[in-house]
Amino acid sequence: MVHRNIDYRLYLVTDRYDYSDDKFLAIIATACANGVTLVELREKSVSSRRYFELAVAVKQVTDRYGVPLIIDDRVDICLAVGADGVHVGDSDLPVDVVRQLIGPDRILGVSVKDTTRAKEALAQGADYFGTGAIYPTKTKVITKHTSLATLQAIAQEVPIPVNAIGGIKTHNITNLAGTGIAGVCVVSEIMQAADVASKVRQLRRAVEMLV
Ligand code: TZP
Ligand code: MG
Repeated sequence: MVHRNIDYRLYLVTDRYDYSDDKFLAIIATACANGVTLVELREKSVSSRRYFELAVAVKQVTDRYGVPLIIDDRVDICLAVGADGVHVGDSDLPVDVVRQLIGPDRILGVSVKDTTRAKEALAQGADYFGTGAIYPTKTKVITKHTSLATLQAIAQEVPIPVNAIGGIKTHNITNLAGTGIAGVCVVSEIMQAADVASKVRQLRRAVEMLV
């Protein structure tokens, strides 16, 4: 699908840990103000109502900074709040079904771990891919990590943006040079930073060296 130009370079995926809503929203605002190019709200164990209310609140923040908002897993929440797109993986609705539900204009992100799956998802309407986990991570239980070689193969073989995810930190971003990625997806390095503003600026500078 063809979209307005989306900047995938520094893609923040949220995690709420035990933060208050005010702190959670303040972190997202600071991240947007300091160089995050895209935000994905990722909630795994909340009610639909709570997911909706968080999405409304996060969208107020991202709208203020002109940063697009993606919703993890849930087409209904994406449509309900008028988010820019949705991100799905193997346990969510099938990619072609999601495309049909969201229409041609919203962004559809898909998690893929190999080129075969990437080509299939591309044919079914994916706009970009998230690939990982590249490095060890505490944010998600990972059964199979993705090598840099696989990341590079996917990025080379599909004509849409591919982002790396999993354990990405300021000190290891440069290892991704030459893989052909469009950007990096980051959770804990931003959401748990002692100084979110300076962390985001550092990540942004690091990613700008490779994409
Ligand atoms: N998918 C693959 S790894 C991951 C997700 C959602 C978590 C990445 O989190 P972090 O904290 O950036 O390692
Ligand atoms: Mg999912």
